[in-house]
Amino acid sequence: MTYDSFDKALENAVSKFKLCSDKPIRIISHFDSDGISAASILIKALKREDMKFAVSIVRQLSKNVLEELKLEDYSCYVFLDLGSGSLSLIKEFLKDKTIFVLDHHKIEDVKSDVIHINPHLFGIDGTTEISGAGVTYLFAKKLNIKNKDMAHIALVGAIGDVQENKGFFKLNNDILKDAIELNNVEVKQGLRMFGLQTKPLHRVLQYSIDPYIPDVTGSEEGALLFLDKIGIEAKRGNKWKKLVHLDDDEMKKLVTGVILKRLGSEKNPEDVLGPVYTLKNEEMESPTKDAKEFSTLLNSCGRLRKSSVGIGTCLGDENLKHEATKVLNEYKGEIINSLNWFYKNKSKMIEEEGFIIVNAEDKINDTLIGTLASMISRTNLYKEDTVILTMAHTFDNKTKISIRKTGRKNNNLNLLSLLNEIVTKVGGEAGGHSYVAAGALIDQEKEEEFIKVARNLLKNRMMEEKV
Ligand SMILES: [Mn+2]
Repeated sequence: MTYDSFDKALENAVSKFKLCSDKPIRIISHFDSDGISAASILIKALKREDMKFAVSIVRQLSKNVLEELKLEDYSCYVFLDLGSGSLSLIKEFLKDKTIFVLDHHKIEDVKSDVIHINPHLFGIDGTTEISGAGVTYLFAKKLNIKNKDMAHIALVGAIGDVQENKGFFKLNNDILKDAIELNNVEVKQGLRMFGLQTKPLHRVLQYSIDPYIPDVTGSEEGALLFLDKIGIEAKRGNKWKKLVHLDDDEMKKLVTGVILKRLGSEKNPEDVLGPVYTLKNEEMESPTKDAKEFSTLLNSCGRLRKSSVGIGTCLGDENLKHEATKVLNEYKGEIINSLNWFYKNKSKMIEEEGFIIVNAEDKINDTLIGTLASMISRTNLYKEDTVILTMAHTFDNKTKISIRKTGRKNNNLNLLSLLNEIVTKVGGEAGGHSYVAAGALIDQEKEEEFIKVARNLLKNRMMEEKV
């Protein structure tokens, strides 16, 4: 029933959309990997129908963005991977327009008369079952069945929103079936590690936090020593070997070696294997070959304000794909710098039981602050369930805030409502996902007040938990 009505709603939306097909379409999408994937899917679909369009990729749907859209004279607007949190605001700025919102974020209000497609409306979990790119994909598929050839991009988007966890669920899994059917994706069991196609093997092991490898995770020396012990050469000739270079025999040695290392200290030592998604039409050792690495590539394009490079990559433009690899490297450099800054200044952070607050001010690019929070949450520096709040200044005198927590335990700590509670007291906008990641924007002058309110609230949470 739920899925049927979701499907019906998509169908209805598509038939309304077809009425707009003679005029140019205005697309607005989110700047993360899911949003860029969503935009790419719709662009491909519109090109196929010979429809005209213009695209903007934005960090969030702020009043400034809507103010600018208001000045344009399109008649049909499509919001992707955002909008569900600001339906009435959209309508307020774009009064007489036809508006489509294809999103999977939490819904703020439903009374507005936009054409709204969101799984949550049908009791389907938009946090785990389908992403913004997924919703856009289902929409595009209804528009023209040929758009099934973009299923793999929808998966790349879902991975970006952390919807893959040793497999895809329900709607995402149906999308995976489409991608496999078209022979665009191949799924194989392999080591659940990041960087199979592009990173040196010892680095992959060194950076593997889940699964955690005792004596190896976090140590380059430990990783090299481990490879030596299990009889795998780290280099082939004078080049570092990658995971994709290993033959079957070496692969077995590696898997057994990792499991043995985990025996005794880890809860499920054999829990190191999982599905690996390989894009069949991409070149070996390219960051677009492995769906997880592809997703990171798109994310870096968005963060460094080069979304068009990411879109071009999704659409298969070889030049832009090449450009995207450069963007990825630049991004990695910035991430390393921000982590280094954090380690150097760690002692100056607010650190109390159950939470830390990191105010980077202008030391870290505000588009990297969420990534920094995620990375801190994945280190072993803090106890399970610690709330990580990071902050940085934006160009326009605002402060961007990100919230994450350590551990993978699903414990009903709603990060979004926690952040909302703080932001409501000081004024500002919050958005994101309830349990995975959320962010907010406040005026810079409210920073001190924000920290004060946050501290009190987080302290209370710890006290309540102890009672
Ligand atoms: Mn999303």
